Amino acid sequence: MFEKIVIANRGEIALRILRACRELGVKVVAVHSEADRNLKHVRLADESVCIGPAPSSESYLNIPALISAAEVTDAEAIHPGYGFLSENAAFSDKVKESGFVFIGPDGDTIRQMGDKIEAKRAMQAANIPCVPGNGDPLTAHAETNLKMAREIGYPVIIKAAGGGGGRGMRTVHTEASLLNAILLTKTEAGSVFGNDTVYMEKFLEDPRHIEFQILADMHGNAIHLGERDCSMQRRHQKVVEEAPAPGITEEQRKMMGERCANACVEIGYHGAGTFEFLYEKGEFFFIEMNTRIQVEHPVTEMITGVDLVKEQLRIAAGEPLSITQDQVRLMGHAIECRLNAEDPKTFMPCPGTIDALHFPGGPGIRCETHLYNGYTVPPHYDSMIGKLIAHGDDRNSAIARMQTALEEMIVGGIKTNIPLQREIMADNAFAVGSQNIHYLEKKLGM
Ligand code: MV4
Repeated sequence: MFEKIVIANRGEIALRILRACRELGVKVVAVHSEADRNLKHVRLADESVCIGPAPSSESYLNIPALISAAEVTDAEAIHPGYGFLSENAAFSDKVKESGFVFIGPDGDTIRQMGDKIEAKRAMQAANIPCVPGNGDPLTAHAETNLKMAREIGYPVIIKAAGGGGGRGMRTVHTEASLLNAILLTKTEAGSVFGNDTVYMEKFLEDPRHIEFQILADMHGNAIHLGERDCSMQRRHQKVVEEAPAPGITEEQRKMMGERCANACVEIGYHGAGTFEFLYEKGEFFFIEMNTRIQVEHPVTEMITGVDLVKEQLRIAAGEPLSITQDQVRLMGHAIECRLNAEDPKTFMPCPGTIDALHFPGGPGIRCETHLYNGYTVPPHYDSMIGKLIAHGDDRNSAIARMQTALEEMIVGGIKTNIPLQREIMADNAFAVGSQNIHYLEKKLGM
């Protein structure tokens, strides 16, 4: 195992990684911007390095500053967390070239999964079901494109190879608007991603978003830890996640999970990873692979008892996975509510100073947050201030525990989305489960 690593992130995930390091006896170097001197994990770290001014472009995205931090502290590895440089292939390469270990997959794997056309090709080759549409780059040949859309059947969606996470895509409902839509998406993609390659897929109108968690080591072992349902979202920001996904059978889980694990072996993947699917009318369709630890990883941890961040560290250190597929058992149900510093009506970010703080507890409750009383949420970064996770024997008991926890919780001094989360937990359709990706926006009248 490593002696010392750098955590190239901030907020709750930096604290989460620090806790995993403590358990493994790994020393921690915290890096922080000038605005983040008072972060909880910076206080708890063995060492800390200021890497630049508040804007993330000059600090958490500053590759030379991060490499220097590892050099001056004599660390061995860098954990990127999520967001920031976590899926930046050049960063993974640079960390390796500089003699450190990137806690995540190789640059080439990140690059491959970052190109949605290449990712789709690799998954088709690995027997992962994909959305109808051949996944080839569209040419300027109008007749070919019209014919392709006719064969797929309207509506179709035009997606940028360099897109992902909801950026660079356009739906097309009629033949009359197809060619213009392709041109528009191509032009936008060229200017936003520096890559104007686009492809065409069948547009699924009301799918659920279900993703499989995998772990793969450098010894050819890959396992899956079941799936999460992340359909409760607003503008591509997940709001509530849960595991297992309601209604997914043991048979579906085993088949899809094993296919994902096998695909990892085929593409030479190592680290934690997530296969994102759209799920409609009983079928799964691959859309993207995430090559990082995700915000919602705790729901999987709660139902499996596996510490995903500790596994990431073990894998990166060259150790084999600490568990086999046979040892993975799903126990009960877990729900995560993301907590944001935002106006509950307008969703505008609301930074400020916390003047009262009471976090809930009791059986099955887990709080992942870097907040403390007196802490000031800075305006420079994502508005997520933490996550509340509830586990229970079944979905209803997880919801009941989450409701109790949300009632107990007090975050004073700033506006938060706690009222929205209370509303969702009391929602009749949420109680039924299995809502699609459009449910929350419709409920909110968007
Ligand atoms: C789709 C789709 C429907 N059909 N692809 C949005 C984010 C990116 N990961 C892919 N996305 C979608 N791709 C086809 N062929 C609908 C979405 C989509 C979506 C997907 C997951 C979660 C939330 C979403 C919200 C709007 C659209």
